Amino acid sequence: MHIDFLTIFPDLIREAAAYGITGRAIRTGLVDVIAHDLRDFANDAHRTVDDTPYGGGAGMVFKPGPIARALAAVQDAGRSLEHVIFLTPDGHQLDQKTVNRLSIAPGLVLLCGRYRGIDERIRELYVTEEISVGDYVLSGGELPALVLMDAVVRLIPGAMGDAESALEDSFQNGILDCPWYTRPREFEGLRVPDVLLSGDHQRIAGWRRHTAVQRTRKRRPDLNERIEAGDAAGSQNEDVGGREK
Ligand code: 9D3
Repeated sequence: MHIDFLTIFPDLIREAAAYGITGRAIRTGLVDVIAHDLRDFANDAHRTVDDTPYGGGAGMVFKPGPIARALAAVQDAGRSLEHVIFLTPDGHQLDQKTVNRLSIAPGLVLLCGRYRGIDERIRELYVTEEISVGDYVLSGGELPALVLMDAVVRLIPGAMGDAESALEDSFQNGILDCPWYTRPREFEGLRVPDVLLSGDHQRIAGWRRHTAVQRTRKRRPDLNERIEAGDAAGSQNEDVGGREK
C-alpha cells in the first residue's frame, strides 16, 4: 500500500512512521509512506500555504493552490486519487469498519489540515472522504492521520507477527478484552486468579470469556447491547471483502 501524507509537518509524519508495526511494514516493503511538505507547492518565496478567510474572522485557511499542486504531484508519481481522505473534526468518526474497508485499498492520500481548515473547494473537487478521530479538539490533522495509518497498516497481511494477531482482534471486536497477568504470582499483595494457574484450558477460556463480557457490560453498555442482540462483532466488524479472515 502507498500512503501519501500532505502536511506542513512532514518530519512529524516521517518520525512517527518509523516505529512499531508501521516502521517494520515500511522496512519490509509492505507499505511505502511519503510525507509531502505542502510548502514545497507554494508559489511564493515565503512558501505561503495559508491566507485570511474571505468575509473576515480570526485564523487562517489553507489556500487551495498548494494542495491542488501537491495532489497533482502525487498523481504524476503514479498514485491514484481514489482515496483522498481529509482529516477533519466534522468528518465521519473513525471506526473499525472504516479501517477494514480502507485496509484493502492500493493507496491512500491523507490530507492534514491546521488552523481554521482548508478552502472548501478542495473538499468539493478532490476530497473523497472526511474522517474525524473523535469529539475533542486537536490542533491539526497529523495525529489523526497517523492514527488512521496505524489502524490500517496492522491489517495488511504480513504486517503483524503471529503473536499480535489481527484476526484475534477482529473476533474480539465489539467486546472488551479480559484481564491479563504475568509473573510474579503475587505483586504488592495482589495474587493472580487461581484459575489461570490451574492448567485447565477449558476453565481458563471460560473465565476469560466471562470476565470479558462482565467488563463490557460495565464499561461499554453500548457494545453490550449488540452482544445481547447476538451481534457480537457489531457493525464495526463487517466482512472486509477481498481478503480471507
Ligand atoms: C471552529 C470549529 N473548530 C472545529 C471544532 C475548528 C477546528 C478546530 C481544530 C478545525 C480544525 C481543528 C484541528 N483538528 C483537526 O484537524 C482534526 C481533528 C480534531 O480536532 N479532532 C478529532 N479528529 C480530527 S481529524 C482532524
